[in-house]
Amino acid sequence: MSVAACGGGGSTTAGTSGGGDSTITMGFSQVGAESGWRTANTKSVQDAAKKAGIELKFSDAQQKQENQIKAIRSYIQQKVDIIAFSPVVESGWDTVLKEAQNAKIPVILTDRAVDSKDTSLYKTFLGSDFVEEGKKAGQWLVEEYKDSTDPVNIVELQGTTGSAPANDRKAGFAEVIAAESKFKIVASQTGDFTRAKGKEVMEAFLKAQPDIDVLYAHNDDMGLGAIEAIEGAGKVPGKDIKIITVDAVKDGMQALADGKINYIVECSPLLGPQLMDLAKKVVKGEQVPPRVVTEETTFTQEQAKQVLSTRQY
Ligand code: GYE
Repeated sequence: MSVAACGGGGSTTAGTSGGGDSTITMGFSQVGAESGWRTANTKSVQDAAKKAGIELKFSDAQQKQENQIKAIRSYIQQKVDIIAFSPVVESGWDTVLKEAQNAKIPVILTDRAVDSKDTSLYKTFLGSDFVEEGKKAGQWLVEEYKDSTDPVNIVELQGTTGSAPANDRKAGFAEVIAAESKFKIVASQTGDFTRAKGKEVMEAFLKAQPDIDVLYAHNDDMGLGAIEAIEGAGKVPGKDIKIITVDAVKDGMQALADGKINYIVECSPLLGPQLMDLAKKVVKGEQVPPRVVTEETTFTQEQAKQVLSTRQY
């Protein structure tokens, strides 16, 4: 059956899937549909699977870890060739990952990390460096206020509690702004990466905090919800309250070009093609790097105006 032992060499394949790439079945457990980023990510994964001839079994966990664990267990039962998933939170995965390992089904983490000590439980982790993203957000702020000695009051909308991007974007930002005592995070709460929650929590911040200078939102969607809250309170987003977000999805970029957001740190959701390449290699028994970091940039208001029309997502 096997299509020549081209390249790679010397690998001991599991034997069942040597008949070419079209036979690969991937079970993919997605976080949910909480944001524009997630929608673009789902589409990227589905399109790339089709293009790569990989049969995709897809499930949406609605931001619940228990649903992801159920989906992974069902993929193990169905004896898929490979499991990929984007873990909603970082902890609590060891048991189910061990089950996959015992069933000899390789696992790839995409987008978000787990905190398992045993890194043999997954083959590779493909996704962004969220600490770096948080640092970039902080660096813009430091630069923006470099000539001011007045206190700068910051409110923070965190992503889903316990998720890698929430933990890391918070940590990277905090590390950079800690260098100057004028920066104060006066309130920080989760908005669960959604627009509705971002709006709700920002409304509460505006009621409780008389003097907010800056909003740092861990994604565009929460920032966009917060803009509605700020406008509802009679303030001008981007001017009365400066806004930094992460992702750079189209709606976020539009708000940036319109002057309502001041700066966006990009986080690319287009992980599908790389994921399928890695999956093929892993199923063939080839070596893959343990960590594949997504390349990304940052956008000012001027830069957003220039690239908006060609933005894919
Ligand atoms: O930034 C946010 C989404 O895990 C990188 O999840 C992803 C984050 C993204 O809901 O919009």
